[in-house]
Amino acid sequence: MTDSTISSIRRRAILGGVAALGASALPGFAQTKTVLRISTPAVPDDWHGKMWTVFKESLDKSAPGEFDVQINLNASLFKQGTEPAAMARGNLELAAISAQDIAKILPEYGVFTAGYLIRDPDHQQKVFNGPIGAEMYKAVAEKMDVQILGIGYLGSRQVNLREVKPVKTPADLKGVKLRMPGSKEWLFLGEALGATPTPLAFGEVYLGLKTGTIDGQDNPLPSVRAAKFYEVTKQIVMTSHLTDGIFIAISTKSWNAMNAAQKQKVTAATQAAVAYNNENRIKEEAQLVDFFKKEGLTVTTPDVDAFRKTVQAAYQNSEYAKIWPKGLVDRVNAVK
Ligand code: KDO
Repeated sequence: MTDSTISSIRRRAILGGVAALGASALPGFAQTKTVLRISTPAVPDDWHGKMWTVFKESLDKSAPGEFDVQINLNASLFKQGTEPAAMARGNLELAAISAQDIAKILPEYGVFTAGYLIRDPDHQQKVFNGPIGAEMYKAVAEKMDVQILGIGYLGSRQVNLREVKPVKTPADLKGVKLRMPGSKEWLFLGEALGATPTPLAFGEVYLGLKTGTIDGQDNPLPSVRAAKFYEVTKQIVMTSHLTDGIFIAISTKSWNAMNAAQKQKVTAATQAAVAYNNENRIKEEAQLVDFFKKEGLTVTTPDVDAFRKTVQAAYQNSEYAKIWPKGLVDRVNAVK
């Protein structure tokens, strides 16, 4: 090595040191950003996947340079259903969790996994943004170490089959291997519908339908479109058996580390994301029957009353209902 190379290496080292010093002295530099990692099984083209970009853009605007929002779709960071545990361990900051995730830790709130309870998106917003939601969110914060910032509408779940089949009542689903997400609360819903529930993660459903390891699946129409399940199925039975929602949750550790202004901005960003999701999803849900028909699917309406009666009776007579908070079903029904 010549003298001039050595001195150029020294010069670079000194310059590097100066840069490092400058970096830590600068306010708002990347190092000081609050990292918000998000994990969701949502596919990129679904509204509750795209809503996270709205969340990020809102924060980039209201708090420039303060947050580093990292969006991980397709369950690429954490497997579906493992997000609450990851948040409690401090490995994840944000997720959209389901009522079934909550019921695992707070079985009394399993009431919200029951079919035919929440009537529609408006009822859902009123129930969860009112006193019932406040009580539940408090219990969630105490037991799960996450704060719920809002609820997004996922849609009305419908039965989606590989082969066309006359389905009027739950009896017609006998023996149908219906894919459900992998937890006992979901499997119970599949059973209550009269089917043979088969647990599978969302990301494996397309292949399961294509290869025939399952006979069908249930999801809201916008997700059937976004995840392209219509390419590998022939029928949609409009059972509307669950008005589904996703709870936007942030780890308590991350929440408590924020100042009041940051909390307010994160809450506003959540509201913007939820409004974007709900508006688009409700609009699209109303148009999708036509789209699926054009794609060649058979869309049928069963005897929804028969489904409602059978499913509600299955829940009422189950062990689950025994621990639901007293009077809660009546209070939910009374929300207008
Ligand atoms: C699904 O696995 O069927 C489900 O619809 C369950 C929801 O709780 C939610 O996890 C959703 O998948 C994902 O966000 C993918 O859309």
